Amino acid sequence: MKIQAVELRVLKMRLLQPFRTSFGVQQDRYPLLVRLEIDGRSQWGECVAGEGPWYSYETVETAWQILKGYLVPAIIGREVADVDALETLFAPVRGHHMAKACIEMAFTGALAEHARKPLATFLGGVRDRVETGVSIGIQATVDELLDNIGAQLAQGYRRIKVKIEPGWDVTTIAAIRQRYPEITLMADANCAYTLDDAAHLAQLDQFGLLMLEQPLTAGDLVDHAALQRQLRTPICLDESIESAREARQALELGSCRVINIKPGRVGGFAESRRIHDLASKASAPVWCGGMLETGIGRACNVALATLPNFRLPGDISASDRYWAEDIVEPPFVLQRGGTIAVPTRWGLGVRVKVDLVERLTVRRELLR
Ligand code: OSB
Ligand code: MG
Repeated sequence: MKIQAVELRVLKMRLLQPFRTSFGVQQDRYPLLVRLEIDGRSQWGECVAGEGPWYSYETVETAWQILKGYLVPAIIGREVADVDALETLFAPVRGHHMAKACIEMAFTGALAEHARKPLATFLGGVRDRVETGVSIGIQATVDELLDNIGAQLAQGYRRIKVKIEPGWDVTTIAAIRQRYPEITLMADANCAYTLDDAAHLAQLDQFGLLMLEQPLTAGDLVDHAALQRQLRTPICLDESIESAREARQALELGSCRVINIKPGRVGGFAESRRIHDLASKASAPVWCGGMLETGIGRACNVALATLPNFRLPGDISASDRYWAEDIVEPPFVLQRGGTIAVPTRWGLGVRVKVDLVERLTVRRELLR
């Protein structure tokens, strides 16, 4: 597989609803897309880095710089046999998993296409549809949140995740439970608490949450283990798990009982698979998180979520949850039972709408 050229671009896309988390509020998304030219064909990938360094130290700007300055020069014009070889070429660059992952995933798409298999099948997937949930941002009022949840349930979503932060947690969850006693419900704190809040967070135990995602700061596996000992609600880690090493340590320490895998956060499909496998051995379920992706990143997430230990619904909502018009054809739609169908075409499995991508592009560079 010879990588002949790499094109980087940043798009500007408006989210249908502003998304507020404990990090702040977001209205526009600036997806960074990568297009590899391999054997005369285009392979698209999406970098999930955020606009600012809140969720991770990586941003659209740093990812662009690391891609252009280091990762693309390591692979351009080279014969790269497989993902192992690609990981070896990227290994000298410390961190910057989101920048690495977009290439790794596009490259894996090319391998799947070459093998004449859908990405999901190529990765070893075992499902033709994946269960999805929805992640709902912090709202201005509890009534708005309750209405929003009602609307998502009416759409067919069967697992509701709400963002929490200090001041928008126990009483908010209590109000949700009162209105919707039976729904599958979970909360994501995006690192907003400290271990001093353990007794406060333990009040969440009465609401039967599926899990509590990332209550404490990203690097702290030790305090998460201490918190988990004080909670009945399973802790799920997101920001804390940047690779299989943290996943192994978190499971050994008892820092979590569930892992949210985002392939962008951990450097791609291969590392996701390693986390998936070791969680499976430890009898810990995993699920696929989301980063407000376009259809390109979403296709990757859907494919990954077909692996056997993805046993809980992912944050892989339908295209119309995010965008007026997605950049892939066909868009991802919610099907009966709150599922999304896995594409069956070879490779990524969806067609990129190049004209639309062109119109949305605010920055572009072709590297040869
Ligand atoms: O913490 O899971 C998160 C979005 C951006 C950054 C971090 C997170 C999220 C979400 C949205 O929760 C998931 C999605 O619908 O893509
Ligand atoms: Mg999260």
